[in-house]
Amino acid sequence: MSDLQLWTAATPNGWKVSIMIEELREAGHTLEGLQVRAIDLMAGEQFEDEFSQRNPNQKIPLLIDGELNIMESCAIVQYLAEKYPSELLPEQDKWQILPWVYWQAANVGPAFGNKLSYTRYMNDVPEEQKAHPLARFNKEAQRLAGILEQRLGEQDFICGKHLSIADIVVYPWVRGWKWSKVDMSDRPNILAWLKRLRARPAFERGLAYGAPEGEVDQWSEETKARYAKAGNRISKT
Ligand SMILES: N[C@@H](CCC(=O)N[C@@H](CS)C(=O)NCC(=O)O)C(=O)O
Repeated sequence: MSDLQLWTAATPNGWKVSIMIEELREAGHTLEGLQVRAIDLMAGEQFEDEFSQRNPNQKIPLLIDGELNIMESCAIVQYLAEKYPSELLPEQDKWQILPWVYWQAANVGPAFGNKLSYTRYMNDVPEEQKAHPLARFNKEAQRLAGILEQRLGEQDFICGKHLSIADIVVYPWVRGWKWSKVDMSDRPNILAWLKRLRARPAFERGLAYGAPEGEVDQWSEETKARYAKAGNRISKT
């Protein structure tokens, strides 16, 4: 029986961990007893005292394992990979895989996340003020996509022939390319990789955490409006 709690929400950084949990289950780790708590970002639950004490960065996801509070989605995914060994982070390949996890945390997340904020959420910033950051973050996101496209032309997954935690942490930001308007339509290797991952049962289940019924792949107009409203509010804090 595990003593784990995941505090999360249906966002790219949250999905990294929910997909990881479901892939570990596919690998035979049941994580029985794991409790998942949905954090309402719109209501500001990430700023409440208990959340802030456990995660001073005041953002989801947060993993609690007994006395341990772990913030940062990539650190959580690595922690789970080390606690529950599997092919997702084999010891002998650790230093092939971890640099790509850091690559996501330091590059993909910030570039795609900022592009998304200026594209969808900062709707009260004048267009002329948005033009420069939009161009800058789009260029950087495209540069990163170029690296990924080339790599996935040589192999099916980011670190070789098998799924690893590198794929799990990069996928949630790249899958949202239509929402963030980082155009991937001429990147066949990335599109094939997105399809390959989306077909895995663990990705199906992981993406469903917190998603409205039937909206795992396509949000309704109501959900889009809700995300836009929450994103707008968060982008001001
Ligand atoms: N680098 C952090 C980023 C976490 C993050 O930005 N979480 C967002 C949701 S995807 C959040 O909680 N936002 C709420 C806020 O900023 O108030 C991680 O990877 O865990």
